[in-house]
Amino acid sequence: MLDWQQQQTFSINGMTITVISPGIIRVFQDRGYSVHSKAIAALPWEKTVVNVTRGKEVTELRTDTLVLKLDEEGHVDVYDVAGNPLAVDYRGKRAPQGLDKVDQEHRKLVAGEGHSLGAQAPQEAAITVIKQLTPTVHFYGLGDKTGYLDKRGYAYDNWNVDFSAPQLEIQPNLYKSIPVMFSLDHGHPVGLFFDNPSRSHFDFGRENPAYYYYSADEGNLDYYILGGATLKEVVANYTRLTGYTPLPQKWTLGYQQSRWGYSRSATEMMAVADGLTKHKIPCDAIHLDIDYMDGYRDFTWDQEKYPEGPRKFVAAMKRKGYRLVTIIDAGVKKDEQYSVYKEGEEHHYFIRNHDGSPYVNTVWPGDAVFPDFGNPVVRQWWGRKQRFLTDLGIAGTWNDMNEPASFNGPLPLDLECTDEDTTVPQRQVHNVYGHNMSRATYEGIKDATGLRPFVITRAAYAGTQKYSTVWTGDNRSIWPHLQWAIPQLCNLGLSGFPFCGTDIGGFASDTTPELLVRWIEAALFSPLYRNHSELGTRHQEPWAFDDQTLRIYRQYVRLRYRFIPYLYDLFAQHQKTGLPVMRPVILNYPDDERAANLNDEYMVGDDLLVAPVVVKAQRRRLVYLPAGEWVDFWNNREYAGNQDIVVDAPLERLPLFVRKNAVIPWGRVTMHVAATPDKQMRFRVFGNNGTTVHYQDNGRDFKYQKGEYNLYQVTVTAGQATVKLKHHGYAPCYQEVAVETMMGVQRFRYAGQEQYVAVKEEVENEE
Ligand code: MIG
Repeated sequence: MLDWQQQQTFSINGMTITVISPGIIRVFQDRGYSVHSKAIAALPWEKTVVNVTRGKEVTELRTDTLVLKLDEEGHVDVYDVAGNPLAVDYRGKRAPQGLDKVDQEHRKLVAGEGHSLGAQAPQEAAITVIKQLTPTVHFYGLGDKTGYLDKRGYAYDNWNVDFSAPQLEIQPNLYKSIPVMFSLDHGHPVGLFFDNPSRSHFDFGRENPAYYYYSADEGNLDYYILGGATLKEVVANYTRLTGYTPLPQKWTLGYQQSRWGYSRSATEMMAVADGLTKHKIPCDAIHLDIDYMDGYRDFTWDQEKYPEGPRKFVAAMKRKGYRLVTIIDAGVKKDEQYSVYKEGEEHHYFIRNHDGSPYVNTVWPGDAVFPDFGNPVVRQWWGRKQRFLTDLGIAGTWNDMNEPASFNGPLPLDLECTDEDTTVPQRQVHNVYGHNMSRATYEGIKDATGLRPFVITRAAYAGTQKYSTVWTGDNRSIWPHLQWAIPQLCNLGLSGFPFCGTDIGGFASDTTPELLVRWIEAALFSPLYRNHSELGTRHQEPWAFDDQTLRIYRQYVRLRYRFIPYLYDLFAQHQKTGLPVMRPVILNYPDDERAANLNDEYMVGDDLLVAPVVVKAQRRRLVYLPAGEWVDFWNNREYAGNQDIVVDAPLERLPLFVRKNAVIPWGRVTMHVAATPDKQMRFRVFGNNGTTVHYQDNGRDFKYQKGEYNLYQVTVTAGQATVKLKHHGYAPCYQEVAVETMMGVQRFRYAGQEQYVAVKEEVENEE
């Protein structure tokens, strides 16, 4: 620690309080557990003025963002600088109200009929942080939890599980553990991030309306208080702490087609590609689920199903225009003839029983062992294995079953695992298993290709966003799962994951044409835009139904390509702002109570407001428009904000509104995201005064980090447009730019030297 960092560190009442920056303060108490943070790569230290007042009973620490009051009993009370309470310790003890104490015998009785009782956190936990609950506070974050946007009144567990039964709004835990919560009370925001990967629990007033609490079964007391004037600033501080999602390759924002079963044969894969081409559905990647492997062995390819071998197959698909993404499971087949198993076994790379032998459970390949991803050497080894895929030309790795999932009961909690340099019981690193696997995958692909790795993972921990995009696992083709996709993805976005998506159409059960259509509409701006379904369910390719379904589905996938430059701009902005792409309305309008628990609308950046139909048979809906002025995307009709309007939403209509005067880059519709730099760009202005900064780079590698990118400033004043190249670090730049205001189109030509000049003549070759 540097001198000035030391000066920002205080030892008070047995806790170490570290002021990382004005808006990020760490509270730490060593309980003898590992101090390797998995979530935080490097603390975002900032030299900070800290005013310390030591009173008789209370010590006060004050930055220009946060005020902490610490008393001798160990309370930590958090205020903003104006004196608004943000998180004040509850002075009483936990006192569950209206919750039955159920003895073992009655639990058994209830379970006997198939009912299960909800999560019950132990009364006495190793770590408890308990805060006063006011009647007006809202809670957000927590990653992939099901249910509604505002978590108040619910309780959750942080314990990664493979959950295949239909998810309900009361499900306490799914695949990811992201122990960050944001609260907002009358517009006053604060975040608490508990950097402890062991099993933990949140209760937001379910147990007792007087308090909310976090508790953990073990681990150090280690949490960060995140402050800021607005919810955006608080979320930004969380991302600053746990890391940004690096820019994705541009094609990853295109449509993707998947289904468990396609990869059973080269012929079936080809048929999917041909279906997309024939029906003119733009698509950038087709996914290969587990069947392409040889007996479900990771990093192998079934030669019988692919008689010409994988290399020729991948090349043939590429010629058709399709990239391929392959699944990789966490469980490695126990097979003495299989090199991955043999190497791992020889070097003790797998999770161990107490006698040092590899622990065996059952997954797809039968007997399987589990790489010990907490070991840096194992991560490097796994990373090098990615070359099997990248050498074939595979464009991305989809990591599955990494909670880890196992068919023969869960992994015993005390198995021996590695945590960087020490051996720990499995339960202490369980929640970071998928995180470490993603990290290994990301680093391996980056080494092998130099490109921005495309990794998708099901299990994750806080900070996994640095390595991987996520999908929400096995949802179902039911309307509630379409409804919950909105709050679930919005909360994932607030929890540091801008790149996320659900299985469009629903994974399990049979979809219907109406559900599929509403899903492709609702997910239009979901960063990961992938249709995926389960083996044995009704096929849900858009052409598997009637003409109307196909036509509407195609219309939306094509519209998606129009918005790719806008989405890409938001990912570029995320590198600086730390804000999500798809976001709840409350993030942009934190003082608006109407937005606090708005579950059926979302925003994309600051400019688009999306109000999908997520109810069966609904053909009109109420849309809440927050403050400001809004333009209906479909007919340019203008509305004042702060009101509810009723809009028509026939099956083919996604209600979509644009912030008045927003300037939106408007991409071309192509079958695949172009590999060559665009020569033209169009901007649509929803008003007559507006400005935007638009980002362009090669969309592939990391050269942008060395300044190889362009920034265009497009400004419209009283209907007159100007275009400027603000930053010219990437050699190719648009030769032609069109700016479409509500009054007409103005055209510009690049005249060299970062200047664009207006031209009169019609530009050719324009979509
Ligand atoms: O439990 O590989 O969530 O997307 O298709 C089944 C087969 C294992 C679970 C994943 C799903 C994938 C499926 N996998």
